[in-house]
Amino acid sequence: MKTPICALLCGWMTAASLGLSCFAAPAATPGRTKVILDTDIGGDIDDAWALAFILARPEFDLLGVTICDGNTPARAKIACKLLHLAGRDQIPVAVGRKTGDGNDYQFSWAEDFTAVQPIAQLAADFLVETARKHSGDVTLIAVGPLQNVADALRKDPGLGRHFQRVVLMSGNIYSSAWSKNPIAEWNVVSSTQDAQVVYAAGLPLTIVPLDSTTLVTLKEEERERVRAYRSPLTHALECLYRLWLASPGSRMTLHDQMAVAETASPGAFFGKRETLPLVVDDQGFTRIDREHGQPVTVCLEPKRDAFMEFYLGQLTRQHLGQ
Ligand SMILES: [Ca+2]
Repeated sequence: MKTPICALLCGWMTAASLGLSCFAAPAATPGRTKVILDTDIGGDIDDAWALAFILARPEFDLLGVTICDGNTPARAKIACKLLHLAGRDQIPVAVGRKTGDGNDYQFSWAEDFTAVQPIAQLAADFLVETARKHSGDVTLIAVGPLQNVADALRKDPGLGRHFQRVVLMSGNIYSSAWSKNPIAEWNVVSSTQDAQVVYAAGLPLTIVPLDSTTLVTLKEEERERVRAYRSPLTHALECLYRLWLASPGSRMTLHDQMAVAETASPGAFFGKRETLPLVVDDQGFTRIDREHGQPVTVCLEPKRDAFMEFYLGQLTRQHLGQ
């Protein structure tokens, strides 16, 4: 089942390598939102689809991608290849602290990709330098465990003043579609001490927690709409999706894309946003603590259908060359 898609993709790869890509980077748009994406791409499937979301939206000016958690060099290859397929080789990818040697089926999609390499600068240094350079005018979207963001804060504890916003896919406050009680969310509990640094740093922080994201899963007909669009980027997403599928019945939960949507249009895709004093406890729970917590905007009550139409509309925009 994978062969025809991959063969088609290889054809596009060749065209892209020769500079014959059938689409170009979106034209500059006044008032673009400068963003950095910090991602553990290559584990769950939503990261790759979130990066494609940013690439497909010309209103975003993607300043760079930083890679966190586990086998970060292998993850970075996926980001580099996606950027290459989108004709965006100039966007830097910075590798973060390696915290493991694990492998993942999605890594195979990019393991032999060498046309674009990550930059030599470490992710945390890139975050500090880029935030300072665009002080007050950049939003950090962090959708993985928070090693890089915490490392950047260790280098510059006042880094928060440079960010317009920091939007995380992170945490669980009240409940979720998975549990009637809050659970220790992956991006927090995977690197709890780093999450504690980030939540305590006084950042202009917004989180999209499991309370919202677990309510938003991809229907088969929605996947088909993306697959049928047949751009290099959407074919790449389909290839990665197939590698990720644990079973034919698996469905993507769009955790990370909802953080991107919240960045694109603050508040538009949630019925309620609460400002809550939050701390991260030693077990990786995000707790309301009115004595010690820092204020965090928490996005709740997702507008599933409005979000999905917006998201799929971005992935299938005509500027991608079809
Ligand atoms: Ca992620």
